[in-house]
Amino acid sequence: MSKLPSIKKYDHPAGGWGSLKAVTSALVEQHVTLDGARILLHQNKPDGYACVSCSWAKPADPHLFEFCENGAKATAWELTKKRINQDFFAHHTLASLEAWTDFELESQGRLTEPMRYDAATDRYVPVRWQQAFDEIGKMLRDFDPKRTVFYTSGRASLETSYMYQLFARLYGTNNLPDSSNMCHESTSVALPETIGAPVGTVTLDDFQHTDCFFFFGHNTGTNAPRMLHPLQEARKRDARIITFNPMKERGLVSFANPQSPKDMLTPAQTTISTQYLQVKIGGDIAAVTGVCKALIEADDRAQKTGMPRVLDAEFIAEHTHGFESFADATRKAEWRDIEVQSGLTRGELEAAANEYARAKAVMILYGMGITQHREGVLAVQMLTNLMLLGGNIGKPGAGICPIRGHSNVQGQRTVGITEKPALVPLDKLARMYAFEPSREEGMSTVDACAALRDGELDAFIGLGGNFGRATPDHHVLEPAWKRVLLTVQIATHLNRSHLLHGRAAYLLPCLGRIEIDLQASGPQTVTVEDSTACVHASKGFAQPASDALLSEPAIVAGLAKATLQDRGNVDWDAWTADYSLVRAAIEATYPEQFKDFETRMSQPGGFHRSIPAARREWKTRNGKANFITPEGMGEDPDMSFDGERTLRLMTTRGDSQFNTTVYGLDDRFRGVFNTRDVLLMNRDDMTRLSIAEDQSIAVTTVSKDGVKRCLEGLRAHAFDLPRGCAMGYYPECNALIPLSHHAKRSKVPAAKAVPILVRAR
Ligand SMILES: Nc1nc2c(c(=O)[nH]1)N[C@H]1C(S)=C(S)[C@@H](COP(=O)(O)OP(=O)(O)OC[C@H]3O[C@@H](n4cnc5c(=O)[nH]c(N)nc54)[C@H](O)[C@@H]3O)O[C@H]1N2
Ligand SMILES: Nc1nc2c(c(=O)[nH]1)N[C@H]1C(S)=C(S)[C@@H](COP(=O)(O)OP(=O)(O)OC[C@H]3O[C@@H](n4cnc5c(=O)[nH]c(N)nc54)[C@H](O)[C@@H]3O)O[C@H]1N2
Ligand SMILES: [Mo]
Repeated sequence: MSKLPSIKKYDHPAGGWGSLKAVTSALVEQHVTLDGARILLHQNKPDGYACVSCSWAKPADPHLFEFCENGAKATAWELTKKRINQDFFAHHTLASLEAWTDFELESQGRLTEPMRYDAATDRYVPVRWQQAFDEIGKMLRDFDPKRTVFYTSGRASLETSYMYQLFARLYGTNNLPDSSNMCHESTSVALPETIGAPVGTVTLDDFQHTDCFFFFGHNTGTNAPRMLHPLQEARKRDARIITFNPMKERGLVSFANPQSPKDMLTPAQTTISTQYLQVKIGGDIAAVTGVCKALIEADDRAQKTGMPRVLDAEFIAEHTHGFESFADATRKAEWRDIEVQSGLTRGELEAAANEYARAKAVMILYGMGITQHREGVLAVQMLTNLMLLGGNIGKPGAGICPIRGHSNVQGQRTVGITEKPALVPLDKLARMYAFEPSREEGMSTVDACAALRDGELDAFIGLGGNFGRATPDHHVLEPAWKRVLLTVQIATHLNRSHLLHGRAAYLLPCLGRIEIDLQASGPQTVTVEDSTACVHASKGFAQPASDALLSEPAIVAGLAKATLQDRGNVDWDAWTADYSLVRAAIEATYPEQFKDFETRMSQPGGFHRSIPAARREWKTRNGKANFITPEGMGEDPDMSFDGERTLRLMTTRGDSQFNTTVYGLDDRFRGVFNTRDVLLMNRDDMTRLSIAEDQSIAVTTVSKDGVKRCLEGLRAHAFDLPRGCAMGYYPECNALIPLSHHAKRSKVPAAKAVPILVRAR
């Protein structure tokens, strides 16, 4: 088979035979045996384990194969038979590993024993667990807690996360940035102001009652494929799906269910989107303004002529605040501006508004295409404005559904992983653990990067993730790690962040969620919360990758004990021996949310946390659901997008990756094969800029801070994208994103609207 890069049109549906083939080859590539493959049958089952890939909801009555192509790939990656042992590090200095690609680093397989950096040989060398804990603890005691960062990637369980935040707070800091700071933080800032809840309001059952879905900025076929099943079911009832996305993502165009014999034998496929609107990157605020304008003006006409109302006037009067000001601003918005900013026509937006008006229940779903913008918070609030116009919240089939990323990213927030002290019951923690917690706001991810850049970081602890690769501005930040005194990485696989180490550095390998976690009281179960605020139990089935691995709770407890010594009255050993004691502590801290935690976690389908907004109870300051009047419709001009030559770059995931973990070079649904070093562009832009197909190009960020950010070695390809828009892959393109280019208020790096110049090389 040719391994040459190629870009071709992919006309098949998402799912289908291509999906089954990809699952099989993922298992084979990772040398996963038939026994290993059988473990997939336990994926997302009530008595099984929660998939380590995305956070999409898990049904109470699952299919026999309740997994998708990408979930299976993530499982294969964790169950891989490949291992990194001390021989590997004996053969490779860290300087030599720097030349390896991300794919090459991670595909060495699972880490197997604790290691410590040896500066004399520039290698990781083995260290005993207790010695590592003692050395780290001693250093941390000498550091200023305000200069130490405790980062979390969104995979760690509720139990680990609760222990970890408590460790950081007992140590003396709220520096608890997490992957959510780069992801749905715009949601967490936007929704409490509008509906009084930081998370979505819908459950899986709602999908059966929705007449119309508004779908923004999410690549579902790749990033939450199991969600295509309820969408396919909805389409069979002729529910409408209106998609706003600059790119025609295959999964949102059509889908063949790889688990349905009928779909597999006949070329049957379901059309997913009934209207596909290729909005300009950053054009959603304008597009939603257009839809709202069409609805409000239709309602004005209806009132004048005595026809039935278009808006839900009763809901607006009883439940909301700020309608008049929002409606006035929307009436005043000019169609000409809306069309220019959104790249969509008035006719298209009015057609979408028509579907909205006809539907009894509308659900709004969205992903990173909305949150990772300078105006990400406002964009989320525009979606709630649209929802409130029709009373589309708090009734079956209606509501808002932020599609979360990591499998427990939402849950970690629930149990206290946050840099914002106001979101944590600190008084209660103070009483329970007999200490005085810091009330000072901690560092978010962007703050932690700034501290790193400015030499203000003593220590960095990473509970999973790949901080150095997932964050922006690689060229600026990478050299700064040398000044950090201590880095500790708790991980399953080797990645770039383990090479970007501090003066002292430890690599602590842990069990994955799919593995049997045997502690003094027996095999342990953990819990995770999905995108619909549903909490599930998860039990490991596979033999651990190595006998020397510790579980994440055991590692956190080991570090906490060695660091805190007598501080706080926590019996860390007892918690490690029996995780139900940690759950009891979570229940005692959050009694309303986690009542009867131990019994409810194991019921089929888990249990839903209570979300007041879903019952039309508004926990906002004024007790109402709030319309927010936008000041403008465009992307914030913090960086110049003007000038004919500037393009707007979105950096997205391809089909063969989980965030920074790259499984392969194909992005099948977009027809990109054997390469990730591409920039996909609009054909007219290429002509205008004199760039030929497959031309080698240099991409430079337009910024005013005097720093040169340039990527060479990408090749340009024409793609079906709106004019002025381009796409490149994350994390390769992160070097182009200035750290300062982040969402106002939520500080989510604006990875979807980077102003760039492209020139032929
Ligand atoms: N297999 C797999 N699953 C995953 C992940 C993975 O890497 N691999 N990652 C997980 C994580 S942490 C997350 S956060 C989610 C991410 O899932 P997504 O939210 O799908 O994230 P991206 O891959 O960044 O894709 C962004 C989508 O938004 C569109 N878009 C970009 N800019 C705009 C815009 O301005 N407006 C609109 N309307 N659309 C826009 C892009 O074309 C693309 O379809 O997936 C999770 N699930
Ligand atoms: N340009 C650009 N940048 C982005 C984004 C984007 O769309 N564009 N998306 C952002 C988003 S949404 C997110 S969520 C972040 C993701 O940022 P992170 O969450 O920091 O990154 P991941 O790639 O998910 O982390 C992968 C690593 O986690 C470790 N790991 C895997 N499983 C486990 C486990 O069970 N336990 C432990 N301890 N470690 C484990 C492995 O060593 C692996 O190398 O990236 C952000 N960065
Ligand atoms: Mo994410």
